[in-house]
Amino acid sequence: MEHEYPFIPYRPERYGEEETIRRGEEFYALVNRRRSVRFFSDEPVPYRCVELAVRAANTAPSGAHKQPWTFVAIGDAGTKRRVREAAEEEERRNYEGGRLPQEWREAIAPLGTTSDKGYLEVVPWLVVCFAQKYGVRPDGRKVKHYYVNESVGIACGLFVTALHAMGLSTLTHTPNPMAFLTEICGRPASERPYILFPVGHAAPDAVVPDLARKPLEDTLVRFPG
Ligand code: IYR
Repeated sequence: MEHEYPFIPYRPERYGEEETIRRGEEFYALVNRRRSVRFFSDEPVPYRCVELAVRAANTAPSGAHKQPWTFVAIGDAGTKRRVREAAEEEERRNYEGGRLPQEWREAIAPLGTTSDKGYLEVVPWLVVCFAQKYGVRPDGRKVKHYYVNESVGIACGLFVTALHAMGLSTLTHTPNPMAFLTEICGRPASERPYILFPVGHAAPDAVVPDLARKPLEDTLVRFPG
């Protein structure tokens, strides 16, 4: 039996109605300016920024509070190069080798992505999020983890948002397949690579596709009408 947590008071900030809405609008305006970036500057970013983004990720709710994620921050040129080479090798099989199914190929065509992942070597940091399929106690016994995908997805959302709030950019890159990251990062069999995040400043001449977000009506249903 796990020990039980003591319960302590929790009194989150409360605001008047107007201020509540104003704060919602302000936060929305902030996150609405975030874009996924594929053109980065090689300008250094303090490790402290990576730490803060992971601290933010660590606040995510998770199944049974197991926090089933590990973030690995890669800052050395040699490892970044290995990651780039392995990712590009897989992506060449996808793009040029015809491994991507036709429908998938058509879905990403408007984004103009290619097997060139040069940004993986340009950025100051590559941060790889691993999902822990199960935990491992110091004595080697396994600990069951719950809702791993949901938990890690929320943690990654917070990670991305924290970087944006700091004026930094990233991309949710999932080279497919990405088992090579387990080996390069020396992670155990209990973990699987979840998302590879290049982290840095957007290049001064970065461009992004001029895409629109779905209108609210397509994503929010008030029930009953
Ligand atoms: N992983 C590939 C292909 C790709 C897949 C999706 I889904 C995208 O939104 C964009 C690209 C790549 O990184 O190029």
